[in-house]
Amino acid sequence: MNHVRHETSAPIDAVLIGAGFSGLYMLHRLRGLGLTTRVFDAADGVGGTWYWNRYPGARCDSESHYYCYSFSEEIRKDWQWSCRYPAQPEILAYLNFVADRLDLRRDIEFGTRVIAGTYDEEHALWNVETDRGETVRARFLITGVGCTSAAATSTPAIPGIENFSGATYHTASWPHETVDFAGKRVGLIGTGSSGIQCTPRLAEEAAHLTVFQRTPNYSVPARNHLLTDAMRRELDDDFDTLRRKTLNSPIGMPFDVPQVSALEASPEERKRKYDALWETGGFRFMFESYSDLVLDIKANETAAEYVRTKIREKVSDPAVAAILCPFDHPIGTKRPPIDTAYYETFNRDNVTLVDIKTNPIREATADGLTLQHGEHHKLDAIVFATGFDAVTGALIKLNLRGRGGLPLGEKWSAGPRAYLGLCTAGFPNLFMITGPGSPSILANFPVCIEQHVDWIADCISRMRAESRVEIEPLVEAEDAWARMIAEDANKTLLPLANSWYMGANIPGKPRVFLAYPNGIHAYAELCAGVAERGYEGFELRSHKVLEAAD
Ligand code: N01
Repeated sequence: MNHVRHETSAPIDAVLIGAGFSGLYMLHRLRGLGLTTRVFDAADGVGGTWYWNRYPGARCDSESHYYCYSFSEEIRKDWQWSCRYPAQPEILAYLNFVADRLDLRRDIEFGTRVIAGTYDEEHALWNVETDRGETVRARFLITGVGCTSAAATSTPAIPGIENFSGATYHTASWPHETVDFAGKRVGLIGTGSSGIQCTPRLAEEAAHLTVFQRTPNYSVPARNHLLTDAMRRELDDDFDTLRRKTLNSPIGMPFDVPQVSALEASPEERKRKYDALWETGGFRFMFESYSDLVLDIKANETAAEYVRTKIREKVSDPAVAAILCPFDHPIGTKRPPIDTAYYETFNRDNVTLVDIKTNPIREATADGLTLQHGEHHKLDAIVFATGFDAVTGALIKLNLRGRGGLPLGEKWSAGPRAYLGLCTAGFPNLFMITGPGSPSILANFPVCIEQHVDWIADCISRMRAESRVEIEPLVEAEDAWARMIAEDANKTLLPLANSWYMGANIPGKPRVFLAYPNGIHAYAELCAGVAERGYEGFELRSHKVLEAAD
């Protein structure tokens, strides 16, 4: 890498980090406002999370007709999705298509990682450092770094893992070259969405697959299918209705929001509804069935037990089925995985399930993994699907320093504080798309991203119209936001799971609920109200500073 150190003399308007769903749309909006913007992304192409997560079986778990941008009629009409749940290469192709269509690449510097950012209080500018040795000065710093982008660790802390002589892979940073598992004994650690998606594919490719499961998960069949022209026409004709439903939905998906408690229905009615939604497939099982699945533990248990029954029906060995049945958290309190033939894969002769909850991994040796009780599994390769330091990890890794040189990681040492999930006190002019305390991780990302980006762009536009140079949330406003999140999350079952939603998957990470829990529809209204009331909860300043981009 070229490490020539040079300074950009004139400040620009904005530095934007990340060229995924967030960064691409943000760049488009900033250009529309006439802002000079430089975008940095460590990857060699656009895509963000979809650039890196290219493991076998990587596929979207939201349906294609709403897991996409809605801001451009032209883009929507000129792109055709092949199927209900597109695979990673198709989503990456879509984001490349958008980048080309909007001519975005000329402002994006690929292969360039932001390694630090320091706020210069005197001039109201961010000094942003890249790993190419450059420091860029900008009025606004906007992050589009994604919520599930920083891997928890490249390999979990397994004693002796450095002695393993086979290949190791992490689902979150999969090689770009084809990985050939033919004839290999492959071990998979991790049974969240990523592990559940790649299990059937690894089983098809490898000589033998051993799945090391710590916590069983509830998975619902995706029931992916190709889209016919007639289906596409129907979705297109219904676009306005679907969009309205999407914007009225807590999770930003065009679903019929259920109004009835699971406990009001008779067992027969419940079974009929669960059967129908199980056949429909995907998130609808959780989100179109009953109103109180994540509010009432008894209601939740009706759905949880339904899924366990399905697992027992699908998996022929009752001992294996018993290990696969989730027991330690209510359904929906971890992000619900959806699958294609996940449970059925455990009926294959070349697949072994190992319960590492009762018999944990003791150590890695040159040729495999040894469990606490002495059992040894010979492996040629290990795939880690062990998740992310979600939401805050990628932000803290940026090494941002706010007023008085305070590092963001230090400010958030007891948990993140971000007003509206977008801005944090002490770090003026920093906007975090899908930041902690926004509803993004509980909802459909593109819908949240468009709402965040529009709000940020409108805010910057208003600041410029009013000759404001600094915006910063008040400490009281972000404290009240954090209190509201904690209180409202505690009214749900969500904090009961040791999930990445709670930061509970990372040793030492503060256990704090990381999302606004009342839905993107309610959140969008709150954000609009804040702007209408003159950016209530923020302080906007006009003072003598260098004019950006002059
Ligand atoms: O990660 P996870 P993920 N030893 O944290 C286990 C999004 N996503 O990459 O539960 C042994 O959910 C851990 O076990 P436990 C989606 O939002 C979207 O699967 O901690 N096991 C768990 O089983 C998703 O929720 C798509 O006991 C260890 C697993 O690893 C999010 O990304 C596709 C371990 C981690 O599960 C994260 O999903 C894929 C250890 N040391 C992902 N450490 C779409 O379709 C961890 N585990 C859009």
